[in-house]
Amino acid sequence: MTKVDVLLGLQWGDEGKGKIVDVLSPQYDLIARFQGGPNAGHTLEFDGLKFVLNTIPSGIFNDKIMNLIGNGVVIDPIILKRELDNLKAAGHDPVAKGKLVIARKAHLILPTHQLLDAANEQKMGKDKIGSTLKGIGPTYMDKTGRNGLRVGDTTAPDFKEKYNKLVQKHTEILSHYDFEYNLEEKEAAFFEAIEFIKTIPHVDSEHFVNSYLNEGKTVLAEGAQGTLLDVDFGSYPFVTSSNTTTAGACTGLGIAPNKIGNVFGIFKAYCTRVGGGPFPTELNDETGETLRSVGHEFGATTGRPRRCGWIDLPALKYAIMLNGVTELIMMKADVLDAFKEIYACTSYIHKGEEIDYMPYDIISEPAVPQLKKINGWNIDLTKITDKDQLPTELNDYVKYLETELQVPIKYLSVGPDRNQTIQLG
Ligand code: 2SA
Ligand code: MG
Repeated sequence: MTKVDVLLGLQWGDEGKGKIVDVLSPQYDLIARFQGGPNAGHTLEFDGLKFVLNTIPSGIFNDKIMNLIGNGVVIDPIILKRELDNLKAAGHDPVAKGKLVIARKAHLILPTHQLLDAANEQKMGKDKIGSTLKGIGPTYMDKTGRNGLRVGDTTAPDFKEKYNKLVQKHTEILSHYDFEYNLEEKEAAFFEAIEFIKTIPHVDSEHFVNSYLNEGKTVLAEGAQGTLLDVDFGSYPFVTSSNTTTAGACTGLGIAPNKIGNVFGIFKAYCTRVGGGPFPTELNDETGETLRSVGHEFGATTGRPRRCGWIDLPALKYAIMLNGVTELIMMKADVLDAFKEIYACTSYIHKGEEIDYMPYDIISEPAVPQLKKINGWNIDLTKITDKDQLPTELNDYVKYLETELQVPIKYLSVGPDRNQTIQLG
């Protein structure tokens, strides 16, 4: 019997998960998304083309691989349809090829969930979370509040009734906000998209994934967002509404903890965050500006500029512990090419004391990063294809990180293309 490998982000998202799933996918029979929804933006580049996937697993460009949207994902039918229409126009049609299935227990994002998200954020003003406004929070609230609608409900004769009942609850809540909206247009698109997603096979993800394992097939669970956005362990309340950690793969697919195999933890050679919330190593200066422009640090879904800063080792160690990471993958090393020196945060000063972990009250009391200077490599990494060609300074940086983090770095990414990936171990 095989196990499920997990690939997830160790920072605040946008670590480059899409690219690495695409690189690793030939080794797998099934790629499965297990949490989040269209707030994700997984970017893949190959053959001079660029694709951004929101809901669909990143294995769909390889015709041998099956893709599953698991029960832990929240699905916006309108966005899923649009994603699939765009892919079809580009010559990739996983539905026609029978390479995409969706969990009937996955919850649906309704147009009113998005309205609630927007109304909430508008009311919060400067304290807003910085949500992608895709309706993620309100949909998970309805899931845990036992109000939600699921993919499996769409084929029931009373779907419209259930829909109307939930929408009525939502409009009642919305009436308490000073918020204007027009639901009609969205509703038409929603029901059109519902008809479309009925044509994608619905499965029980727990049985689907476990039968792959029983048959000795290989499965990769693809995380979305990042560990520091986890609803339990992230910088609450500035988090997303799902468990972005390895545990989320168990509940979001229906697999037991002892069925987890390798855990690939992805991190950038520096750090970014989009949306509100604490970010100890953030650079509000020219260096941060350089990281943003060289690294093209803008939201793949919303286009929002991402906040940029140095790598944060206490935060990474925390993420490695929470996820049981077995192998590390360092992304975007090339973005640091221009720097003569780079920095790594090794501890924080918090309430006048030096600490080496993320404190609970990081929002009310800032954690001031203590930085270690590291020599830069100052050469162009983007053309390097072999680990033997890597500069000494970069090798030293990798060794330093491996010693600090106590997990080997298996791959190094030196550019957005599939081919700009160097295997280290
Ligand atoms: P939400 O949309 O309600 O889950 O937002 C809550 C917080 O989670 C953050 N979040 C993200 N952070 C990084 N990347 C994400 N995906 C997109 C991308 C984001 C984009 O790949 O670039 O395009 O802006 C993502 N999704 C959610 C969000 O910023 C809030 O802080
Ligand atoms: Mg992203």
